[in-house]
Amino acid sequence: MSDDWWKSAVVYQVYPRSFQDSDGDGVGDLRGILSRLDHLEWLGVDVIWLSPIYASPQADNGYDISDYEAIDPTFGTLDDFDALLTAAHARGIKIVMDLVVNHTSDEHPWFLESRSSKRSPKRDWYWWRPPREGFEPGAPGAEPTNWRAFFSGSTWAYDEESGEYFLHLFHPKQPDLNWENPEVRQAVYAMMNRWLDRGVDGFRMDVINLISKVLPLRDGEPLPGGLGNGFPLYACGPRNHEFLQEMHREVFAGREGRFLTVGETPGATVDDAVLFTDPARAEVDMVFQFEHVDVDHGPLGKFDPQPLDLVRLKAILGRWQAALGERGWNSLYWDNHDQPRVVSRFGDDRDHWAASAKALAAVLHLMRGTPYVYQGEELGMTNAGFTSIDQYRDIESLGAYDELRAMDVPEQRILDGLAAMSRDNARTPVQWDASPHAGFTTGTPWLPVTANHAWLNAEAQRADPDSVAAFYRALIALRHDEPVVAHGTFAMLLAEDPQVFAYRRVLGDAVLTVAANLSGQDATARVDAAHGSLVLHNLGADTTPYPAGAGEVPLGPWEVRVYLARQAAR
Ligand code: TEU
Repeated sequence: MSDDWWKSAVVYQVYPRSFQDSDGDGVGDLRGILSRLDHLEWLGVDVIWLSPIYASPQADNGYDISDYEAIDPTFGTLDDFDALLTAAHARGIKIVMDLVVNHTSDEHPWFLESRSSKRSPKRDWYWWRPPREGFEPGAPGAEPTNWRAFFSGSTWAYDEESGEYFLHLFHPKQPDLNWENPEVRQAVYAMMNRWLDRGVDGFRMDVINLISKVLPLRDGEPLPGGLGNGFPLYACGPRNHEFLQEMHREVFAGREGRFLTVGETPGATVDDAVLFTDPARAEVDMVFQFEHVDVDHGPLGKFDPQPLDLVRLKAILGRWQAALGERGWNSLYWDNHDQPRVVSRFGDDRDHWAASAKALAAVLHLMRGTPYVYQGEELGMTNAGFTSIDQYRDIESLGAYDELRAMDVPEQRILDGLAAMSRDNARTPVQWDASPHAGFTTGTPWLPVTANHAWLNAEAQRADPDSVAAFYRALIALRHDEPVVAHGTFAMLLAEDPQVFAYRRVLGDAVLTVAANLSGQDATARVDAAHGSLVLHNLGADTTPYPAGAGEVPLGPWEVRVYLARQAAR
C-alpha cells in the first residue's frame, strides 16, 4: 500500500450515537455499526472515521473524554470495538479514531488529580491561573483573560477549593490540557501508540490547531457583549507545528505508512494548511478547513446565516485547491456532526431535493483531495425542521440561544438561525427504512427521527439506480477507477459565474470536465466539454444526455454533467 493511499480514498464519518442502535436504548452503538457494514461496503467507502466512543459523561456528546482507553458503556465494550475493527478490516475498510486531546472531560482522572490541590503533581497538566490582579476570587471580571468560549460565556471556570480558575475553550466540562507540559504530550503519544498497536488506522484530530497558546496568556480584542476574542492567541499558536512534528516522530515515524491523519483546524488559513500538510514536514496528511463552511455566517455569527454567495464559495474552494495543489493535500467535505445538512443549506430540499444533493456531491467529490461523506449525506438527509428551543440537545445551540436572547435578538430570528445551522440538524438518526424510527432503534431515539424518513431512507435508495445514494456510489467508483480524479491537476472555470460551478482536472491524456448549475434557474456553462464522453450526470435515466463536444453546455436547474475526454498529452 503506498504511503499516500488516502489520496484516492473516501472516508465515511460515523457519529455513533445516531447511526444504528442495537440494544433498544435509543442511542446508537458499536454493534449497530457492525450490523450496517454492508451499507458502507455497498457505497464503496475505504475508511470509517468514528466520532468518539470513549468513556465520557457525554456533556458534548463524547467530545469530553474521561478515559481515552475505555469504551463508553453507551456504545458497548472493547470486545465490541475489536469485533467491529476485525469485520471492517475483513471488508477492506479501515477505521480512524477521533483524537480529542486539546481538552479532556472534567471527570478525567488527570483533571481530578490536577484539581485536587495546588501542589498536585498534575496541577500543571491543565491551565490554572489566579484571579485577575485587583479582583476578588470569583468576582465578575476576575477571569484571568477576557476570552469568549466557543460555547458562549467565559473560557475560565472558577474553582472555589483553590481560589483559582481553569481554562476551557469549549464547555466548563472540557478543561484544556496544557500542551506546554511534556508529561501531557508523552501521555497523549503513549495512548495513541496503544490504539495503533490495537490495529486502528489513524486519527481525526479534534481542534488540533488550538493546542499551542500564546504565552503569557493575555486579553483579546473586545467583542460585542463584553468578552474578548482569544482566537488569535490560541489558534495555530507558536508551538503548534513543533508539537505535531513531535507527535509524528513519537507515534507514526517508526511504522509503515498505512495510516491516515486529518487535523481539524478551525480558522486555519491556506498558508497554515500548507505547513500542516506538506509531507516534507511530517505533521498531518490533511486538515479540515472552515472557510467554506463559515461562508454564510452573518453579522451575529454562525446562527445568523446569509444566502449563499456561490462566487465567494468558489473563490474559497479554488484558493484551497490552488494552494494545496502540489505541496500538501485537501480534505473535501460539506457535512459533519457540527454542520447542518448541505442539501438544506446550499441545495434546495424542497423543489430540487435529489438533483441538488447530487450536484453538490459531484462538485465536491471530483475536486483534488480526500472526500468525507457524513452519515446520511449519501441519502440526501435534510435538516431536522425543529421549531422550538425545547427540541434541541446541542450545547453549542443552547448556549447560542441564551447568549443571543441576552443580546435582545428576537427569539424567532434565533430559532430560524438554529433551524438552519444547529449541529442537531446533523445528529438526527440515520434513516434506514420507512418503519417507525426509520429502523434506527426499537426504543425511543435520543433525538427524534425526521418525518421524511417515510420516503427518504437507505432501503428505498438501495433499490433505486437513480437515487442519491446510487449517485454517491458512482462518484466513489469514479474516484477509484479514474486516476485523474485523485491525482489530476485542478483549474477552476467560470469563476465569476453566479450559477455554475465548473472546473477541469487533467492527468496525462485524461481531461475531466465538471459543470454544475447550483441554482434553481436554467444556466449555460460556457466550457469546452473537450469532446469527452458523459460519464456522470443527474438527469435521470430516461433523459437523453446532451451530446458531448459542444462549446457550451445548457444546464437545467441543479443539473450536473461530468465529461471525461482522452486527448494527446499536451
Ligand atoms: O469542533 C470544534 C469546532 O470548531 C466546532 O465547535 C465549531 O466551532 C462549531 O461547532 C461549528 O461551527 C470540535 C468537534 O467537532 C465538536 O463536535 C466539539 O464540540 C468541539 O471540537 C469540542 O471538542
